[in-house]
Parts: sequence; C-alpha cells; structure tokens
Amino acid sequence: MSNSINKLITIERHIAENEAVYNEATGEFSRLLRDLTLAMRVISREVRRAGLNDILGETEKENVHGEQVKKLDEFAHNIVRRAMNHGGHLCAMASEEADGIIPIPDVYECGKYVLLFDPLDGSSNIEVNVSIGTIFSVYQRIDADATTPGKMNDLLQPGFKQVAAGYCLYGSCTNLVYTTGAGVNIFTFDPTLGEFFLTKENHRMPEFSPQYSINEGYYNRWDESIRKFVNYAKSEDDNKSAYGLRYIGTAVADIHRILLHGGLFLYPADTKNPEGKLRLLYELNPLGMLVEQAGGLATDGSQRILEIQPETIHQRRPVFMGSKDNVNEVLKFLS
Ligand code: AHM
Ligand code: MG
Repeated sequence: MSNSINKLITIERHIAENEAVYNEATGEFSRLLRDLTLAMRVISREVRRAGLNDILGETEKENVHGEQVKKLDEFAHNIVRRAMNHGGHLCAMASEEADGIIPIPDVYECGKYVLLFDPLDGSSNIEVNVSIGTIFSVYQRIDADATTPGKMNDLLQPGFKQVAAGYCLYGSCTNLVYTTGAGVNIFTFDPTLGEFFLTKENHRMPEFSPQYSINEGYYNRWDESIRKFVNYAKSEDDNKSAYGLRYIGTAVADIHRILLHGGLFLYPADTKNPEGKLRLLYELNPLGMLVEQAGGLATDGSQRILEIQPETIHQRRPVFMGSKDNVNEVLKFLS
C-alpha cells in the first residue's frame, strides 16, 4: 500500500480530529471508536500468538448458525464485549457469535449507540494461517435521548443509517479500515509501539478491475444467470482477456483486496443457501458502507445492500459488491 500522506498520525488523534469536524462534540462517539481499537489491539496480539497460546482449535459449542465455535472466535467475541459494555456509549450489542441482544450490564450507563460485530470473520481460515478479521457496524439508537437499555429495533436498522463501519484485518500486517461516512481511512498497526498509524486517507477504489472472487465449487448450485456471468468472466477473445480469480474465503480479506485493487466479490444464493451465506448486519452492511464510501457498489442483485430493512439480526443475503463497473457488469447478467 502506498503511503500517500506524510503526516505521522495515530488513530486516536484521527478519531479526535474527525469528531471535532463531523459530530457534535460530546466525545461519546470518539470514546466508542477508541474502545473498539483497544479490542482490536488485544485480538491482534492473540491472533499473532495463535498456536503458542493454546487457543487454536474448537470449543465444544455450536454457535447460533449451527457451526462449531473456534476458541479464537469466542475469545474475540468476549474481548469486544468486555471492551465495549462499560463505556457508557452503547445501549446494546449484537454479535455473529451470540444468540440475541447482548445487553449492557445494569451497573453501567446506557448511551446512544448500538454496535454489531463479527468478532472473527473467516473462522475456517484461523488454523491455516490465512487472513481473518473483525468487522464492526455502529448505529445511533432510534430514540437518541433514551437512557434505557437498547431494544431489537435499535439493532434492526438499514445499513444506510450506520454512523461508522469498519474492520480490522489480521493479515501479513494488521490493518484497521474505517469510515464515519466521510471517506475511507486505512491504518496500519505498529506492534512494537502498539499504535495504529494512518497509512491512507480518503481511499478510493479502482472503478474496474478484471478480477472476480467467488467460491466456484458451488457452480452447479447456482442460478443460470450466475453461471453465465462466471463463464463470461473466464472467456477470452480478441477484445477481452480472462478475468483473474481470487478467493481467500474470508469475506473481509477478499473485500480488503478489492478495496485496494478493484474487482468483484460475489456470494450469490444457491440451492443450499437460498439467502446466500453472508450476514446482512455483521458483514454486508459494514463492508457495503466501506465499499460505497470508496466509490464502489454493493447490491443483493435487486436492491442496494444498505437499503435492505433487516428483519432478524442473523439474516443472510446474497451479495455482489466491489468496483462500480464490475458490479454494473454482473447486474446486466442478473437482469
Ligand atoms: P464466518 O463468519 O463463519 O467465518 O463465515 C463467513 C465466511 C466469509 O468470511 C467467507 O466469505 C465465506 O464464509 C466463505 O464461505 P465458503 O466457504 O462457502 O466459500
Ligand atoms: Mg463472518
């Protein structure tokens, strides 16, 4: 990643400066983001020591989706919960790894925001040293003046109402990427200092790249229109080369690559997953907001992801997101 800026600025400083510009200066929102970055520092440290710290492997439990919970998933879930439940800025949370609302304990004050998160996206990649990440999404509660515990309708808001979204990617380095609706900023973690430094400000993604990202093993489960698009992507003639296929199998890592290099990410409906696999609230809304903020598009094939009215906190949705021209191209096949 090229460093397009020459100022040395930490994420704490960036958050504080942003709050002064974009938000009413109560400090609540800045504290929320700062507490989140603390959780990510801790998770990053544990991920970096995975294999040494006896947390690799599976717990005895299944999560709400019937999947085996990996120990590192559970650890990350608990770190975010414990970093965020006492700051007075949140009134409720929801996590991919928890069943219903995660309440704020009675002893702490309730604030005006809600947090939804996927503690460790890409859990099937944890044990094979492939990138994984934490994804987060923040909304204001419906009644911003309330001081009571948050309710389900505070969590079930369409993605365009997010006030912040982002992720931390534990890859060959640790990147924190976030938006508050005023562009996408990318930070890189210096483990020796324990600080995230700004490495790219107001990032814009390429408008097109000849790359696509899909689990092509499910080809026979897809609708004809998806097969036709993938056949087209692979086709070659005098006017077009075959598109490159890149698929990490960690949505946040695939989207990170596409944010930087462009291309298309697809997880369509198939005969086994009629609603797709990815979760609207923990994955698609935050990643969709980032992609849009960087100049790209995110759709379920018929509707903008950020305009979908969620019905349940764990609902899934098909997705096509990435560079603007790539998304418009696949949409022609779908219509
Ligand atoms: P997870 O949140 O349980 O890790 O599952 C979501 C992941 C995404 O990160 C990734 O894009 C997808 O599952 C991969 O699914 P598949 O193995 O069906 O290709
Ligand atoms: Mg996930």
